[in-house]
Amino acid sequence: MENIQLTNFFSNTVNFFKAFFETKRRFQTQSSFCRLNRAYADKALANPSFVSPYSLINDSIIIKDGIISGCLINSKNNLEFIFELYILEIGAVRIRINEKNPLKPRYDKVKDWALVQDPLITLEYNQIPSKAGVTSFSFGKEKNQTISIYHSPFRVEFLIDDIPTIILNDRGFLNFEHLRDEESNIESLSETNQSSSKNSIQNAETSGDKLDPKLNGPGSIGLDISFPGYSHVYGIPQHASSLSLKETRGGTGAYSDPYRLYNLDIFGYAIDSPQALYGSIPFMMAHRKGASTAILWLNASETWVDVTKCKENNKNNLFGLFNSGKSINSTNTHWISESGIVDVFFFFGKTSSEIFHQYGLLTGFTSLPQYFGIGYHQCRWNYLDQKDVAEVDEGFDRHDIPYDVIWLDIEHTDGKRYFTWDLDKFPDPEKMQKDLMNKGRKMVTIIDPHIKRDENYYIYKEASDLDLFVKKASGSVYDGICWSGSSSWIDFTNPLAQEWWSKKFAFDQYKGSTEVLFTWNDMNEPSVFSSPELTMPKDLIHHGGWEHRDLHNIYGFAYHKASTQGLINRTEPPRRPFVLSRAFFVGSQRYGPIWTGDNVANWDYLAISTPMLLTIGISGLPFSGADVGGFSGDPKPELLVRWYQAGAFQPFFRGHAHRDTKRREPWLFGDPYTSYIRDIIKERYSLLPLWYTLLYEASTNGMPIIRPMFVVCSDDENVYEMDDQFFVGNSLLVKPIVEEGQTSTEVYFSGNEIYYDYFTFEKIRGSNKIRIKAPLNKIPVFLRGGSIIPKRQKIRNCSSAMHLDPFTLVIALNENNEATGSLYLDDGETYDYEKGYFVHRQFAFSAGKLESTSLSSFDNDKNIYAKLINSVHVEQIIVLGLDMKPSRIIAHTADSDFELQFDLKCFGTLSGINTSDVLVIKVTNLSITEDWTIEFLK
Ligand code: NBV
Repeated sequence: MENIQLTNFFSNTVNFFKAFFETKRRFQTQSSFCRLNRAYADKALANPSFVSPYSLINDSIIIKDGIISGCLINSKNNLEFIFELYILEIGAVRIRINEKNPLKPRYDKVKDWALVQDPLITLEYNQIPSKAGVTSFSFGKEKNQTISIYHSPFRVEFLIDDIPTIILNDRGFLNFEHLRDEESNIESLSETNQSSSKNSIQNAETSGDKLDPKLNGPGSIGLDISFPGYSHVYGIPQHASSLSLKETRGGTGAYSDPYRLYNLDIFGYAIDSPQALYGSIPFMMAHRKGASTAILWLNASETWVDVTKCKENNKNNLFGLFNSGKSINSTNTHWISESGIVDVFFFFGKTSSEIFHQYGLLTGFTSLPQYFGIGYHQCRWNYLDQKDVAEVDEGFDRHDIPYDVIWLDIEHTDGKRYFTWDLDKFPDPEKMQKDLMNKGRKMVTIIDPHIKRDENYYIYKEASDLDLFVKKASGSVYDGICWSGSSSWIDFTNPLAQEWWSKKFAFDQYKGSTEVLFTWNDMNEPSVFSSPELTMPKDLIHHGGWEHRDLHNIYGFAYHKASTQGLINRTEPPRRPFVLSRAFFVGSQRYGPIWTGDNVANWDYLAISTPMLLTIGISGLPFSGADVGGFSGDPKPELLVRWYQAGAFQPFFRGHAHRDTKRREPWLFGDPYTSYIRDIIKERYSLLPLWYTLLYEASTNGMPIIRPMFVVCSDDENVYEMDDQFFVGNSLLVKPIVEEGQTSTEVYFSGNEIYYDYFTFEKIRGSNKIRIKAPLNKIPVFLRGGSIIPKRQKIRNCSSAMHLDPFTLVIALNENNEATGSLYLDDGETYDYEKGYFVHRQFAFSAGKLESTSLSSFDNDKNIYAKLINSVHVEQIIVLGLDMKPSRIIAHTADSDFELQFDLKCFGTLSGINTSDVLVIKVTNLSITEDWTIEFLK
């Protein structure tokens, strides 16, 4: 009883704080450093004779150990800056600019968190002759890439085949506010902006409930980066916005604020907005026909990005690229960060896949999760007690719906003391997990970063004793309000805190945890109810004396990292971890999946989940999802069905709901809804081999799992803005239904390619928009001609129960009667795949033959995993669109040749659409691990 009262008390207090700050937030506009840099840009644009005051000091460019460096000077105040340019082995280029003699070091540690290692430089470049005042280098495998550094005014141009691709400081917005002491804290922008303040106190942010005293004045950095000839730029998650970024100044339908990158807890966030959300990845990609390029602005402080577009005036000599007469757009961006240094990476490629690969080499590829991670997850705030868990678990079995993981939210703890259990409600957590384990299922518990200030709580006590909390500027431990009431926050940027926290996941430390218990990190932006914008004050102090403002966007990432390490360490030999995080940053893909936070049960939030996840996916973080059903509010059955259909084709697939919502386990809606939900969850399970293969590929080459149209159909300019349909891998085209009452939709089929309806096998030939029927039991999904999909037909209660089940291959032939595909399999749990214990097959159909060959060079005889699944067979092969009727089908294996039974079904013409010929082959004796060939004889 006492507990309930306490919970209510906290909930009310929390709701009060949330409402208070939410109101404040809505009336708040850009931060002062953003306004100042924007004003600087406005002045520069308004004044035709404006030239950037930054130039490279004559003869200052030197090349030492492969690093090209020079000294920049700001002629307005004679301050000097170090400019460094690195041409990297991975094919990217890095530029760094820092104050030459800063008052105190500027924050430069982002790289240590975000990058896998200090990137190696290459010596494979040449200085090339150029006109006076310009220093140029050629680089790249084909030596067709050029960097030209213009000395005065300072400007850097990247060219590919002599065509400009990216230009820095083209518009002269470079602005580097130097740190200064209280006395000399004269606003550096004052020459161009009379309204700017004269000292740090005046310059302090007044947007929160108190001033943010910027001790060393306004140390912001700003730089313009232009993408000539690129009409579209993408990336910089997280925003509830379109895939192709919108203009933020001037244009029609433009936003009035820049895109903001500042990790924040925004309950029921606005849709179609550049507002900052839970995660930040300052990575932007530009794409046009024949070329992709990208930048990574490596900065963890609050960052704003303006995007504008213009008709290209041929200043950049781009017309050679296009048919004459065609108008060309260019995109201009303006990057503004509150602190830190300029540290930018530039990536170039003919296709986006080259960029994904380079970016992955730099920031890490997504880690391969345990196989259950791609199954269906059932979550709710909260499953009330052990009985509730058992009933929900049993409900899935009773209704024949597969699922892998049940999740427990904050109420499962003893008073929001994470790593503990409310033993009244969950008297035997180990038994609860064992019961799940016996069915092959898992559990996830939430662990938030706010630590209840209670001397009797071991986590608080230990962290206090070890001095691991974030501090105030005065040196005392910071305290604020969160779910646990008065709380403090571990400083995860402290290596000792990383190590200590990760030990807390050991089975003997986290009492009641077992090896089927995994982790959910929420509230790690961090969310602080009692502070401006519901996050940490910027003047708090972290390890090394750094202010929170310098590293805000890293906090949740560092927390995610420590938790992940904890799960890896708790077993010997280590097992793959599973930690879902809400906050994220560059490199989060190395630690685990993320989700898009607190969405709402309405159609708009369902619709926006697609562009949001596509954007996160192309920004190096492919394993992500959105709460299925919408977190807050009660979805009507139609919306819930459509949401399950969309979620089944998103990488992380979890149903979740706010505690104030009605229960919505899939069987509560009755038929036909429950059946439709069951069908689509089962469909997800039948496609798990494809999802896992895609995750494996993402973990080796950085390709997103769900791919925007522009990534797959890269030469079709019609798709560059499209974000309501997408591909799973390169093979499934998906168009979720996101409007109430909609029973048909237009799907765009690019190129003159062949597609097949995923469910009926009807044949469709592109290229254009075709209206497709989509009754409530159907999400439009199409197999792209030319692909082979591995599936499993038999669906069991959870993914682990299906490991030894046979496969079906669906072969969707293209107009040349060819198709390819692959399949990756391993034990789904351990790191043994790193020793070569996995199966990776390539399937190729051409000239009337289907071949299965190994993509692994590891010897099958030594491959423990291959041996384990040697008896797993292909049971069925379905061939779509074969141009001949075979008389016999013969299989050839290493040991024998034998004939296969088949059934040729010819569909007629349905509603004006040509249907495909469907050949169903019954297969026996074809191991999934062995090489074989199947011949189709006329
Ligand atoms: O822990 C409660 C919730 C959680 O269910 C949700 O998924 C998170 O995004 N959490 C936020 C805190 C409360 C939100 C109102």
